[in-house]
Amino acid sequence: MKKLYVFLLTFVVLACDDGNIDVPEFTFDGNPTSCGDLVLYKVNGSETLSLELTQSDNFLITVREAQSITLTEDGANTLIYRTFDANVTGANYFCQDIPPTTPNILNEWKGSGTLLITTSLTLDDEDTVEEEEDNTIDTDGDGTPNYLDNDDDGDGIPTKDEDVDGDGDPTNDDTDGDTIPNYLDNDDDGDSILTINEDVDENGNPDDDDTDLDDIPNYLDSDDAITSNTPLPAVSEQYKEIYLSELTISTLELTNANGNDIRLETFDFGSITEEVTITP
Ligand SMILES: [Ca+2]
Ligand SMILES: [Ca+2]
Ligand SMILES: [Ca+2]
Ligand SMILES: [Ca+2]
Repeated sequence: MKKLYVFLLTFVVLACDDGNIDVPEFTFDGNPTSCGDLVLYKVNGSETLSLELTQSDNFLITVREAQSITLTEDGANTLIYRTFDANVTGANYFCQDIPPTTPNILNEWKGSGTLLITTSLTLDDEDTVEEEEDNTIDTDGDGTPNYLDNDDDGDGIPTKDEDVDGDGDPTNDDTDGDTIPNYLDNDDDGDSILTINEDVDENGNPDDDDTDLDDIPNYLDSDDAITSNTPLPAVSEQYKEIYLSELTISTLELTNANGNDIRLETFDFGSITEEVTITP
């Protein structure tokens, strides 16, 4: 599919070539970089493609439905393709109020077409466990479903820290062998003392409690069955909203002062990901 796309692109550009050297390479793969929501750009060596929009700030994360924006050559929303006499450092060039004077612009095309943006939202509690958003299981019954809960079993140990073997997967750690993995087990070592009550020195850190000095903390050691008078504090809750916006331009036409044209039925501008941290 990609090969076909590149071939098609090359064909169209060459088809418009009137022999003038200002018909460019126009190869922009991958995703754009952004300065806020309103300036999105791609850099390929000495060529740049920038989308400059006049929507409201943060429109990519506040508008959930598909958006269609008309791009016009001299309008409020436009696509600008430039070639330069030297390589461009993207952030330096596009993310300043006053662009640097070098490198020099050799040629400029302005685009018209229709920009279609579709944005999807996913939520991630970053606890390293794959959890479906449509699964409303709430193991500890605290009102926060597991896919948003940083401590799924409510035992005072964050889910991501219940990965005892350190392989990056908390789902395969089951200290007491009761087939309930530690991150869903409120008594990890099966000694009948809840993990939340195994912080013997009551300093909020259960990892430094090792009564028999065998280098296994009490909450993972069934030999150390001493109940603390003060339960571990609740793990603070936090998750991320991740917005993935995919941008496609249809009936794209780019024209420069010499009348050189680049026309594409559709152009995949790539996607932008924005994250917002939510503290409930
Ligand atoms: Ca919960
Ligand atoms: Ca836990
Ligand atoms: Ca278990
Ligand atoms: Ca225990």
